[in-house]
Amino acid sequence: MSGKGAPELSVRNCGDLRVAVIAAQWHEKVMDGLVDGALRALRELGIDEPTVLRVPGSFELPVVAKVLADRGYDAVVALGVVIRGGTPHFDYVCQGVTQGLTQVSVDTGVPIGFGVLTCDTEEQALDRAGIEGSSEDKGHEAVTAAVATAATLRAVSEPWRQTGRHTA
Ligand code: DLZ
Repeated sequence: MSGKGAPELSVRNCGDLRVAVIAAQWHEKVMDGLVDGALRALRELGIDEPTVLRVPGSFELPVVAKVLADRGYDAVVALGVVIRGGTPHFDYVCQGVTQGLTQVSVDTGVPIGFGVLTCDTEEQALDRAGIEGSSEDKGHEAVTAAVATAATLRAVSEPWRQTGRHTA
């Protein structure tokens, strides 16, 4: 999938949103880049005290996302890196984490930023990790998408916070 066509998101009224970041631990260098990018994006949005939790691998992300969503977080950001090996295991882990996070998000109504890289090689992952020389910063992107969506959902459920035509 190409990163071309990504929108410039402008997110407002989000400094008080409760946001949690969950990060897997496989592929340390890539994960460090994703986590750094996510925390940088949160600081830029004025969200200074996010909850940050680590899980062993990407497969463990959905269950923790579900508990956090049930505990009242406004947005959850899931970060992981899965790199193809020589067996079908890659497909099962990718499918499990993708379907699991989607299900949690839709079932709970809590947006989940999808910062899980599914790559053929470590080079592809490093190129998306937001580190020096990378062409993309997927941790940063996942935070921005999740927080933008949470802000949109809040505007729908609490229209009195808005100015303009949503104000009844
Ligand atoms: C087992 C495994 C493998 C082979 N590869 C990865 C990977 O590239 N990225 C990742 O996040 N996790 C990997 N795992 C671990 C699984 O996600 C999971 O933690 C284990 O299967 C234990 O449930």
